[in-house]
Amino acid sequence: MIMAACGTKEVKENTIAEQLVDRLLTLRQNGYMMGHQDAPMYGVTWDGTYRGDSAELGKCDVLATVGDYPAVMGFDLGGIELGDTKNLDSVPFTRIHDELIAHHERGGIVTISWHPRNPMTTAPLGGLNGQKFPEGSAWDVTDTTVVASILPGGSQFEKFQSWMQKLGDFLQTLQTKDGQPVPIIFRPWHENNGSWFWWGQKLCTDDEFRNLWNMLQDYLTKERGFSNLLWSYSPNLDGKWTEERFMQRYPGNDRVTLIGEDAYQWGTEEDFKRDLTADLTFLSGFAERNGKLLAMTECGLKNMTDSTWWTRVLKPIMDQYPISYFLLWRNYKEEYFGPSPELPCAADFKKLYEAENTLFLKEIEKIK
Ligand code: BMA
Repeated sequence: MIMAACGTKEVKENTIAEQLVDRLLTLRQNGYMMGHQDAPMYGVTWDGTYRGDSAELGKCDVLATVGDYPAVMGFDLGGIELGDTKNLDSVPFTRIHDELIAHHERGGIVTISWHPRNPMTTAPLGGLNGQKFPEGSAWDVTDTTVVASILPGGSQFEKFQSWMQKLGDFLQTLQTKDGQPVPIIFRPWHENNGSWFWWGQKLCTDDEFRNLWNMLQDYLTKERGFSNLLWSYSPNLDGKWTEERFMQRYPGNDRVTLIGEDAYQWGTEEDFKRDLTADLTFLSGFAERNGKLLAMTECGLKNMTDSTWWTRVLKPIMDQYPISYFLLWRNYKEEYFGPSPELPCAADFKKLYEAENTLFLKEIEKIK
């Protein structure tokens, strides 16, 4: 926050992240936004990750299905820490840079996640160096000392400092033509109540996790001075939150602006509905008591094996809670979570689009 003196009056100028909070609060009064990971990069039947293939530029499965872009687009920076030219899903960072700014400039909202490789086990070039997934990746959970190793005094401390620097360098480039930093919902260390990432529940202590969060946040906000990042804390679908358990790893009200929920239906519909309802009841109460925004920061049913899932299962639950947005995970030919015109779920997605309380790009552009 910048306090500028103007005559005798103090004029408060909000940071870019605070302006985004205001916009999200205004949008919330009109419904919740639809989001999609990697929306302009590739889809169920096409791959636009190769720069220069102009036929694929501007494509997007949501756009092809309903004639409108998602309001929110998600991008992942896994791989930036090693100076890779492409991210973990083969998307060139130059494309992420361009598409993220383009979505902001067309009036959309952007969010970034980060699946950094495992600093203890990664080999330079990873897969190209013979490493077989999950070895060396964010999903390499063979060692429970990784988080400890990157904290001050740890064996990987210097290495991880350089990883944060590379992340910061890329974030620094996310500016509009006139040099304005793009507002970004930044969502590191997600799904930390599960144990499938090296920063997960069984892979570090509560204190180590909080120190990890603080180290990255302090580096980006204090050392690098980023005031365009809106920090999202996004645990995974849990079903059994208690305030006490949630607080064990919660970074703190001064460090979090948005409470997220990553929720996929991997098992039965009944289990999913029960757990999601329990979680959103707890998280929305927590968000309200603590003045936080709420969102479904990742969600979906893999390969849409139930073509009416969005309006029959997901929407009725989302309708009951003050979420800002829901973000369906990526549409990749082998695993997709969003619509595509030729899929049976396209009809259901159109219903979702037509619902009054779901917001896509054209609608949010109009709401000031
Ligand atoms: C996971 C899967 C992976 C992907 C990763 C990062 O949920 O979709 O295939 O590499 O997210 O996008």
